[in-house]
Amino acid sequence: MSAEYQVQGNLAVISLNNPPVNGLGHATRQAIVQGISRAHEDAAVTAIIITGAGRAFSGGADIKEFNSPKAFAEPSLHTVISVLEDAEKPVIAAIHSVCMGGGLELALGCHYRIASPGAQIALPEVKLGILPGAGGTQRLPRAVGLETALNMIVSGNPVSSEKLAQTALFNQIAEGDLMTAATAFANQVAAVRPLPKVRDIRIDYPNYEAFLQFSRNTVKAMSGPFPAPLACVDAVAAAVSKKFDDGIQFERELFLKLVQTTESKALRHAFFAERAASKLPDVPDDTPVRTIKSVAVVGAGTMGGGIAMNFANAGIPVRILEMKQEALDKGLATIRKNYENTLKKGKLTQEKFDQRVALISGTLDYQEIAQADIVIEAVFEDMSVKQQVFQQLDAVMKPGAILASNTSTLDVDKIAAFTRRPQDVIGTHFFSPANVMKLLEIVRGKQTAKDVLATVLALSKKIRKTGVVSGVCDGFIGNRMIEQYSRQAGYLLEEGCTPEQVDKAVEKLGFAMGPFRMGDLAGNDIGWYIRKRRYVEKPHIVYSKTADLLCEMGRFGQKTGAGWYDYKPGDRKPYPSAVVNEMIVKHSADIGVERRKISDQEITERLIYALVNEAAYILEEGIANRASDIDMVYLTGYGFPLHTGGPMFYADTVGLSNVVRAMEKYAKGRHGEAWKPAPLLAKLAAEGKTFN
Ligand code: T1G
Repeated sequence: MSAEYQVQGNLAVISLNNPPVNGLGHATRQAIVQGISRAHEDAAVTAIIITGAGRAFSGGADIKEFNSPKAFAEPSLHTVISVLEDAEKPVIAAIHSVCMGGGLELALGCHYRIASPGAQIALPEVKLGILPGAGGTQRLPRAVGLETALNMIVSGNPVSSEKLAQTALFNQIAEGDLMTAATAFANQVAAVRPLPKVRDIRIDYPNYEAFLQFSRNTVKAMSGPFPAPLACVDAVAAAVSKKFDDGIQFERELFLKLVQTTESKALRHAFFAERAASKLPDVPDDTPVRTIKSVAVVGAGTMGGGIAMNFANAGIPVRILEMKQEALDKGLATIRKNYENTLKKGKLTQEKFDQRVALISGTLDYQEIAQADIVIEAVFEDMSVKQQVFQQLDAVMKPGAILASNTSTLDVDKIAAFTRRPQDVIGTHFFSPANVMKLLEIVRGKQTAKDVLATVLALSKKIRKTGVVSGVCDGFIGNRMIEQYSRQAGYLLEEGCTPEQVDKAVEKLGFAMGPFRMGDLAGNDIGWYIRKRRYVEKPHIVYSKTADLLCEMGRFGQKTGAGWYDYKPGDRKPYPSAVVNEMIVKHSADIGVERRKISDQEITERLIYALVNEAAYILEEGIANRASDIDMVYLTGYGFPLHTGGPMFYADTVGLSNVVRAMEKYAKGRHGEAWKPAPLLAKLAAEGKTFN
């Protein structure tokens, strides 16, 4: 599938046809060039229209071809664009829906452009860690002006076509049928010469150096570890300061450098990982889904309230069930407060505020949620409480309703067994704050029906979550791995580190928050409760006692004004705590461990490789479907640095044999049993292979 050529009267029409979004793969590029040649040879043809079949004009270069020889095989995108620009007959791009990246660069090479209103116009390459590599940084500033082009290229965000109607990018915004308008326009311009070329437009921007220097400073401050945004500014600067062909050459050099960077490979990996996560080997894409028109949530606490907001934000009515009026009122008031805060920040219109608040209601009566299409339980993390709730739900919910639990670690199969409809039971593990964090772990019970899975996956997209499917085990994917990470963090304290040294080491790598700051934020008592359960269930696993000693001091974290760190009233900034550090030093002495200086490298290796090793067990047990799913869990739910691509991609980048070698070194230290490589990791390392 590539592109269709047909002649309609005196017009040649080339329709890009490479589903799903007309990525400009090699076959498509060849078909375009052949189409132009045929149009040249056909004397009856006086003008050429290029358009896109299906859901897009074009989503850009075919990123599935990246890192393969096809990506740059002739005719390259550059060549195709030159063929269009140098065509002897007028070429008109008829643009609808999506015109992005190489697709927009291709349109910029045409002589004229007509768009339907609402078409999403973007050069999003920066989001893949690269920059427009087929003339976009040189032509777009000529078509829409320096500032608009710079904003579009550095942000990568789409602009709706009608907003660019007054620029040289579009000759017309076609309100009616696009092809009718394009045909009429093509006939109007068929004889017009010379053919207009975007490359010939002069950029007129007085004192552009000052503007670009200001832009560089701004972009440098916000681009973090990513080199692409700043390179975008340099490329756009060349559009003003260099001759066109020199600018093209400069852009090419920058593109070829960026496409090889780890940061870009990580972003491209994350792009595909996010889309792969919703694909289940045994649940076909066309599995019928159940209709979800209304939602119920059991529990109006922090999680229940946040979960309810997700559905209201997606325009779905949601009813929250509580046992006591006071708890219900408190929960509804908290939701309203959250929306008011967003309204005050100007991130929500009054109309949306009113709409969302109106979609959320409360009740104390199970009967009043019986007709909901899905009910999500978000009550206390205790199996006996879950049992009561699910027995009640089983008794009242209409047939076909989906019964979901927000449990973060408990056995979903056991929960399903409390009901007579285990096929309708599933885990929907939201991450706090539930209305903010993108990750949704979808826990598949042994009996969860395929259409229930497909429905919840589709629903996760509707509420703008990244749904990742997990099998049933203690902690599912994310929390099971974080347990090993936390164990190492505790051992590091006993062996010589302070909480702030451990946190700073991983935050330097780009983590949003180190383990101890994260504990203080989430509440150290949560981990304490889970460890107490694990001491009974898994007595062979040794934890550092420091976390328990901290909780015995009542230092649960920010919510108690003190945790691993001290906090000042009204100030969320963590201050190193002398009391805690003394406790740690005393504890090392009590257990006879001689404290030593520990490098940041050892800290980051032990924390991250502990995650990777547990992930390898999770993969070989089939709890996760693929390594990139685990990357998505950590990128969207645990603040793992995006520029590394996630723990599995990071391990691949380091080299699995190097990861195993480091683990062998740590296996000689304290609690060496924790460093036994998972068989899958050992195998891949020995074979020189990667997870992804
Ligand atoms: N190439 C190949 N496949 C693509 C693709 C692309 N450019 N864009 C999307 N897909 C696939 C995607 O993997 C998924 O596949 C399906 O299309 C639907 O995607 C030289 C070098 C276009 C706005 O960065 O932003 O041009 O999982 O679920 O929500 O300068 O996809 O179904 O098998 O996202 O309707 C620049 C990236 C490339 C655009 C559609 N272009 N894509 O959103 O559907 S680099 C981009 C998007 C470039 C030049 C450079 C979105 C979309 P599957 P989807 P959607």
